[in-house]
Amino acid sequence: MPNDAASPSLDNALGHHAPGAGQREFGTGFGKGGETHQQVPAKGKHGDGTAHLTDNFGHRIADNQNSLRAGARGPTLLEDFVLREKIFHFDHERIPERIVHARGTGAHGVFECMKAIPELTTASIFQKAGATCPVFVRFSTVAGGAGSVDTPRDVRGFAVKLYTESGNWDLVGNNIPVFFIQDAIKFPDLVHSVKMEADRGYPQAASAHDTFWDFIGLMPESLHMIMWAMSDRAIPRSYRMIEGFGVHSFRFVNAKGEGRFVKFHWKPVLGLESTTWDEAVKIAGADPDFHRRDLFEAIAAGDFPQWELGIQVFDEAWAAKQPYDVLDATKLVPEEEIPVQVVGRMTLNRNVDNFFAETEQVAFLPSNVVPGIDFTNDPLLQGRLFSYLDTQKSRLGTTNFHQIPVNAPKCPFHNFQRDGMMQTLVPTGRANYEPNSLAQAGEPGGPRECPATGFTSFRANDERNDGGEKLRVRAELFADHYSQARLFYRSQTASEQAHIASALVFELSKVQIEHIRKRVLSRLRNIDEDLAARVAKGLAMDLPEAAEAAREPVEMRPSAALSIQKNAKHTMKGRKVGILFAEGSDLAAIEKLKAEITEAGGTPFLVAPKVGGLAVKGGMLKADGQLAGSPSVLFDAVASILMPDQAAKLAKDGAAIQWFMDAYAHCKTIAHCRGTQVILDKAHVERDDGVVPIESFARVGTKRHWDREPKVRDLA
Ligand code: HDE
Repeated sequence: MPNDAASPSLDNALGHHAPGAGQREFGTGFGKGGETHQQVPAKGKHGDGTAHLTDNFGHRIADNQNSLRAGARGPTLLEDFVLREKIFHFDHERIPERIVHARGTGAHGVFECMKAIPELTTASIFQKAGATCPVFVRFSTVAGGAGSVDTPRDVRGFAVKLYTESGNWDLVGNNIPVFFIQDAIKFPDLVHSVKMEADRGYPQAASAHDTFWDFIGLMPESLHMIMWAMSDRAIPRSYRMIEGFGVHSFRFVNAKGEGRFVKFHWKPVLGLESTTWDEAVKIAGADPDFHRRDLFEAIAAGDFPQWELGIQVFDEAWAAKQPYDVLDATKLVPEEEIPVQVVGRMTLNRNVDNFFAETEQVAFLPSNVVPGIDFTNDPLLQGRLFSYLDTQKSRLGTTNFHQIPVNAPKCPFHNFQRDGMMQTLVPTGRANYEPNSLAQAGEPGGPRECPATGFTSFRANDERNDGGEKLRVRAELFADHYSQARLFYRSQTASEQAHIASALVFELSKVQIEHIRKRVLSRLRNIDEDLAARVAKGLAMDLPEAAEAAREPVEMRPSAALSIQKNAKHTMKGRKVGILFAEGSDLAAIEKLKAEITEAGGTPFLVAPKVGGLAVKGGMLKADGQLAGSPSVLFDAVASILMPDQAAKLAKDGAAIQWFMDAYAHCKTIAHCRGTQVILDKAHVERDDGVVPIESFARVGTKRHWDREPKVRDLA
């Protein structure tokens, strides 16, 4: 028998008592229709209420500290089924990570229809204002592996699973409304080029390298997306502050069978907000889980993030008149042309109980649509309809991945599909085929099809299609690679344009093969001559000849909706403020500031040289974070309340100087007491609209002071 006494090092609280962590019962979360076989873990409890620790077959485990040995110093025995099962399971804990969007984080929530639109679609969720359904959302980066950081320059995935009463509707979108490529056949090439290079295995989670820009330079259709990816959209402040887009044109179908194109938009209630590049890089070191933590903490604190669901609806006649093809995923429909109407609201209100079971195992399928919503001929969407189902088999290992609770519909589901690896349902009866007449013999015959209410594909009314000939071609307007790249660039503020130019300089400066840089520059000239000149100057390169354009770009009316800064919400809601204090600081002043921030919807975070509790004027105060571990990049604005002697001491501490220097360089508000001045001088912080006395903090708030930027950074 294993003997505790033989292991003195275990004479502690580790002991025999199992962690007692809650375990959701298998089979919960399935719809009523899924005939589930309820496997319930052992019900037994210890006297103190903790569960009995058992193996996976329900055998109670007496000793979870020592493996079974032949004698105290003897070999371990093969018959130790407790050890073998535990190690066996552990050895297989990892599953293949997603080939793209490997790093992500998820949450549960609810979707509510705000405006019924039966004239547009028969989708059950849009039939009545006030109708709700549960949702699961997973946000992600694209290029990095599952263990990479949260803040690289990258597109963000915004995948929503709506568990509607007529089945799951997965809107698997991004935070950018267009994509790099037009045809699914190029996706493996795109992804290979951006991921770590094949021979050296780096860089991780970065597009700033030769192979990516080589591919981009050779694929001019990617340039519109490149404008977005080089903009501040690709370095968001928080998942709570990104937009989401379905990207493709989908189709709404109403009860009369009429179809219209629809584009989906998620608009964050907290407004759009981004970081600066320098900040994103520093956050990666200070908190690699910055976005994951931000979302988790906000939801845990009851500060539930919300998005409005907007739609742009247009018909074939309107689409035919546009200078771009609405089936081309590298093109957007400007909101000024077709306004976004809000029809719903999504609230994320519950963190996952288990990251692996839910966030890692969630499987999104763009092919999951509900009656009333249909696909279009967008060649990128068409490829996705195949890819996601296929990928789940290699990732989750079985065609029964739909039975995992997070993937299962919450409405009934019945069919004659049977068996397969890891089948967890226990279908009863003989009827596993259809048609059958078993009912006539008094046996259950199983489910039957629903001609009236089932999913019927829209009879494609695309008059512009070439009569169904088999062709490996793209439609004519797909050849316009530059008009919308130009539209995006020219819709930005001067500061945003400078960020795009600087991002291009940074990325291309990491490219070692010179002809690759030149080729990209030659393409930029077709977007905007000034942009190309700025980037060339930033690289100290001569401007090459402009590349030949497959189709002359057309001028489009700039769209204010494309700019983050033009739409910035000046609110403290959802924002975090770092407050620096030290020994002797005035507790009453700190409390007052905290209250102001909380009242405005923000979160105060106390930073001090030591965390355990410091004597301040008016009592003792514990910090939320230590100064060196809580750099100002983690906050939207900073404030400080310091006695002169402590400020003088901190003026010799690099962490304190950097705290203010970075906040200043990242154009954040700095609200400070008089004592802090000595540190500000050391950090070369000059007074401006955003560097204000502590009393003015509430007035100035957490907005960024972009007009400061030329003073602190040499932008391209
Ligand atoms: Fe994806 N994509 N994708 N994608 N994608 C995957 O599916 C793929 C595309 C997007 O949080 C994979 O389950 C192809 C566009 C998101 O689990 C894979 C093509 C858009 C997520 C896949 C595209 C997206 C994925 C990897 C070109 C924006 C994360 C694991 C035809 C509209 C979902 C998985 C999550 C994930 C394939 C293009 C968004 C391999 C072939 C365009 C948000 O199936």
